[in-house]
Amino acid sequence: MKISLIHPRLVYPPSQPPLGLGYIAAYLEKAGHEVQFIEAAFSPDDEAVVQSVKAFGAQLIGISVMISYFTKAIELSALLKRHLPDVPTVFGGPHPSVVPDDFLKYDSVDFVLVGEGEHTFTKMATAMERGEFEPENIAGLHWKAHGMTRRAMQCATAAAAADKRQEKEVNVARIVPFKKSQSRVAHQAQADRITDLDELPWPARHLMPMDQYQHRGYNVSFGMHGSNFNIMTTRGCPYKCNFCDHSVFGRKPVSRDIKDVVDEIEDTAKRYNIRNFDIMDDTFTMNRNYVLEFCDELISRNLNLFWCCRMRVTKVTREVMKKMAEAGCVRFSLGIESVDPGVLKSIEKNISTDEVTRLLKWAKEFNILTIGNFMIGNIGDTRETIYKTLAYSLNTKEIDIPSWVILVPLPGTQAFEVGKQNGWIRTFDWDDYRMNSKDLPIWRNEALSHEELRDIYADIARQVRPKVQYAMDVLHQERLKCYPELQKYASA
Ligand code: B12
Ligand code: SF4
Repeated sequence: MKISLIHPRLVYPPSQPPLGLGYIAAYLEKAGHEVQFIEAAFSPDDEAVVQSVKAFGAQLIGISVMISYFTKAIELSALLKRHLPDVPTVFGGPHPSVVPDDFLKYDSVDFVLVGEGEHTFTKMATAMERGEFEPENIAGLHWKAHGMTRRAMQCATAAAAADKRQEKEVNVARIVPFKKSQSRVAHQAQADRITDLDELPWPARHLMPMDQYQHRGYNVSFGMHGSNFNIMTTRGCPYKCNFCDHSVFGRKPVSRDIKDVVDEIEDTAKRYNIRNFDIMDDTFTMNRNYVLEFCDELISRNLNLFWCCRMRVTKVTREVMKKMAEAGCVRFSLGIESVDPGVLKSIEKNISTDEVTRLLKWAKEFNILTIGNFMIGNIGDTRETIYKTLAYSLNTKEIDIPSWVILVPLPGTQAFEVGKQNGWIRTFDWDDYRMNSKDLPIWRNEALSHEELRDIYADIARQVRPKVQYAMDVLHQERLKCYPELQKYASA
């Protein structure tokens, strides 16, 4: 079957391909399907995206969505539906996995598939191709009990069987919520988590415009020269931070075989001539032995690559920091959030500032650049706790870049539920759920109003700017000396 997988236009052009769609594409190909991948941000407009899908002759369309580009994704599917009314649309990814029914309100959304998509989406496509598709048989699938979806199912099956598609200009796809009488939805219980990640092929980078992601115009990757590619070693995080969305990978961590991960790194670096990679795991360092073995494997291959990761302080020792540095880790982002013990407790972060400070010192001992992630507006936060945390982020010299956000209450999280119950959430328009937005925050807490949080955030942004500027101007440049190909510029 011919399947188009689309990553909708983000607020800004991405510098890395979406790994989720890459994995699904690879799994579909392994099952014999023909896959097209489209990064909408690299098309001039959504009309061009539709033309590509048409030209490819897609029989099924998959769209991946994160919360803040909800409407962009719906708009794109509406346009697709207008031009290709018989091609079913399936939505998946972190946001549809939490609020599937919000998507099914729209005429242009036929199905929502929650959770990890490799097995379930492939099963769905294969069943459609064989004319055996029954939504009840696909775990995690949500669909409309009436209306477009019935038709979409019939069309998909018929189209796949006859391999014949007709283009009809039917105006069914305006962005109008489904009528109440039609809004019944049905769903199948969620699929089990994928427990054997080694059974998955590597993401289908060969379908992705890797060269277009390799630009430096859009962002500077702190401490790295040139492009980077993304990779995942582990899915799932066992911790319970009250603001974090676990809807796709859940709490039970599963890891890939280390040799296979490093094979993928080696192959990708050589194939695309990229020297840096970014580990996308929620918490790369949660299993100490795994990290040590991974680093040993990288060191043993002498690949001379540089990398960065996201981590939390728990379980990280000086030995781990040393080994990570030896293996080419040049930077990490660390979830610090607050230095107030009461706030840390209320968000269930379960870390202490002392251990954070100790870890940061080790990082500097081994010359790793650090990004400290802080969040304001947490439950329990007051002006005093926030400014105490700001002082820490400015005065701790081991934090190179203090990165601040106002809490965004993601649906499906505990913070969202508490906020909803207390009337602290200003809007449920998912497009507004963006970090670093200059708009009035969507969230407030028991002590600080939306306006107060906005003003405090603006003040923090002003105060941290010189430190961030220094990091980019001085530390970043210093780091680039590690790239021999830049040496010729050193004396200029
Ligand atoms: C990298 C990343 C980013 C990158 C994305 C780069 C890129 N090109 O991929 C950037 C920096 C742009 C980013 C931004 C944001 N991100 Co982000 N990000 C991540 C991170 C750390 C890794 C993503 C990843 O590669 N995952 C690995 C792949 C394999 O997983 P996946 O994408 O979820 O895909 C699987 C399933 O979702 C599903 N699936 C995915 N697509 C589809 C499509 C179909 C059709 C089907 C059937 C299934 C399906 O199958 C896939 C394979 O199993 C995740 C955390 C995480 N561990 O996932 C957060 C995460 C996805 N981000 C999150 C958030 C909130 C954001 C922001 C909205 C933050 C904000 N408020 O501003 C922004 C929005 C982007 C924008 N500009 O509008 C949340 C998502 C919450 C939500 N409900 O949407 C997450 C889960 C973090 C968290 N725990 O809270 N992010
Ligand atoms: S914030 Fe980090 S440590 Fe906490 S639950 Fe989310 S991924 Fe895990």
